[in-house]
Amino acid sequence: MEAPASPFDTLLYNVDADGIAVITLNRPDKLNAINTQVLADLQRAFRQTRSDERVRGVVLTGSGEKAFAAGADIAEFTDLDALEGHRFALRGQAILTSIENSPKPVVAAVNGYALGGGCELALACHLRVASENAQFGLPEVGLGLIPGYGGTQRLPRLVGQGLATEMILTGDRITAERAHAIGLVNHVTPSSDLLAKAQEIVGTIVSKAPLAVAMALNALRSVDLPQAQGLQMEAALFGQACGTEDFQEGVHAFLNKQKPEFSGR
Ligand code: DAK
Repeated sequence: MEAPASPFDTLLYNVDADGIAVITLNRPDKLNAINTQVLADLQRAFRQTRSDERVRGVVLTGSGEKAFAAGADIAEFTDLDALEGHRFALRGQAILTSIENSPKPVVAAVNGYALGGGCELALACHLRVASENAQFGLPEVGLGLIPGYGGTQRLPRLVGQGLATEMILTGDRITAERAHAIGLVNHVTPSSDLLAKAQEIVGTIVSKAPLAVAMALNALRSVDLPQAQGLQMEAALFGQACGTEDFQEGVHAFLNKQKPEFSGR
């Protein structure tokens, strides 16, 4: 039987039996380069993950064995001027920020090159798993550009200012092993195990209380606030968590030596 046609021009979108949506960038002949259509499809696909109650978590990956995404589509750069570039950056940033703000966990399964905009897309996900052949880099300065989809902001927050400065100013690529050593990726696996590892991590997260997961993501995002404000945010979210049915269920199940059955309320 033929697989159903994807509702997206440039993505594959499948939800498995455990409620994990696997979104696959699907331009393998262009190493999954991110063009305007890919950005629009990503926006629509992530909206769908929010509204679809079956979906509990997301894995984002690329098709083929060479690339997660080899960057923004350079073929679209020819007509960019200063005004258009600014507009483009704001739009792309908003889409990647909506991925980062997803209340459902998003894990990038990086199956090869993650360069430029592709690296920035992986940075917008909550966690990253890489195949052993993955390579990360922000080569924009070699094209007369700078990262425009959040790379100058998210990379230093993840790996520190010094390492991010080196990657952004040299444009040098780093291996998966190095990316793991500096905290850019959480795990490195053989290519054949990559998707399963990403699904396993999302599976573990979605076995927990969904509202608590969303609140924890929210609290973690507050790390950029001054600490006193971040602590206030944490306390407010902690209070909200205490008001959920899932909190009662979690405590009740523990005290009765049962497995909790979370309802997401
Ligand atoms: N864009 C368009 N096409 C690409 C591409 C890209 N980024 N990367 C690869 N391709 C295409 C190649 O042109 C080739 O197409 P055909 O010639 O077959 O039609 C096909 O994919 C296979 O690529 P190669 O033949 O080059 O494959 P190799 O294995 O030899 O080399 C490579 C793999 C990843 C080393 C090489 O393809 C490469 O260097 N690619 C470009 C990497 C790169 O510089 N990426 C762009 C970084 S700059 C913005 C916001 C963000 C950004 C820009 C603007 N605004 C807000 C305005 C982000 C910028 C970037 O991402």
